[in-house]
Amino acid sequence: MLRFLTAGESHGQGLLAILEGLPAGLRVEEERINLELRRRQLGIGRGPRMNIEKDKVQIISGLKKGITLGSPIGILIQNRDARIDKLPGVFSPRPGHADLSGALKYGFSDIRNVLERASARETASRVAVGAICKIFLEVFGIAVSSNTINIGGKTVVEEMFNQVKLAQMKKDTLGGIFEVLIEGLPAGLGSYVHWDRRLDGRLAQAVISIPGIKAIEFGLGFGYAECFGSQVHDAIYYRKGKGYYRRTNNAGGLEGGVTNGEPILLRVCMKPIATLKQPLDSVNILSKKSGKASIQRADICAVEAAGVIAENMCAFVVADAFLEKFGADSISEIKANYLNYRKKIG
Ligand code: EPS
Repeated sequence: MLRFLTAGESHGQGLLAILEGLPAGLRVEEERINLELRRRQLGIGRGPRMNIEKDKVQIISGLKKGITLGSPIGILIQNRDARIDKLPGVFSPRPGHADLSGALKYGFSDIRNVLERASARETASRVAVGAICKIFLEVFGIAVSSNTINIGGKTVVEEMFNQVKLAQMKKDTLGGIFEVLIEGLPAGLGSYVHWDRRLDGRLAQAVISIPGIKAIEFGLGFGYAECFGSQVHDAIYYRKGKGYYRRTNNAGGLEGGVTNGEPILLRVCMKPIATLKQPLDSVNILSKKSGKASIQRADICAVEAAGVIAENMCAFVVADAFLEKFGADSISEIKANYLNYRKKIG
């Protein structure tokens, strides 16, 4: 089993992650992880924090001379903006954020106690973990990528830019839609035998847990609702050397919660960022008086970054499923298991 934990507040000393369950013998280059962290900080509409932080990992365990030992990998990303004890209290919750529900749940009278951990800054640790999983998957020819297809209703890049500029002018924010594509997968990852082993369910949980994500669909997704079965199920073909294949991929690479050998395709919707510079109505949680929500430093739009985070969450889930199927303690053993299986399925 592959698993990870993260810790860290947005303006605390730093972000931590422990990735456990990766086999021995994988070369992991910190620069490769840093590249992924950099990608997370980019995109149209990112906020000023992205110019402050230069996210870089320090790997503090689990590697010797850049090669995994099979032991837990400890990752640290230091925060440059680490003023947690000096920042002012926050008392008017932002609609759309974890602020109010979080304060009620934990009995806080200062919303800062919520937002420090609820902040999307935490996703830097997830990306660092996912980047290592990507390195693992690449050994087996599996690649994960993402693509922004809609920002604020606009689908052409130039119009997306203009829409974000408009949002900035109006002191507003935007969400959008991105796709994640996972290529090079063998058939047979995940399982239909039990609900929590279905790979679509596991991917959906991982992606929907990213802050701001409100909807996800696989392949044709909601489009299935309008069609006859004969129009949408992906007919099966076989060719010697190629094995089984499809000419369409409406299933988005998954049938019965199991990969079918076609690429996995996810489409994901992110809501607009909750911090508005022209805030919505809210209530002060101390005085219970009506007013406006608090204004915090934030992005105008983070759809591209969310795509990068989703890629990396998916890389983690697929690496976990891959290890379930071919799992062993070292890369060389896994390679042998994988090649054997590939030979068998044609
Ligand atoms: C983010 C870090 C945060 C925000 C943003 C994303 O840093 P700060 O609050 O210091 O500006 O910029 O988070 C949110 C918009 C949010 O609502 O959580 C990051 O590293 O991605």
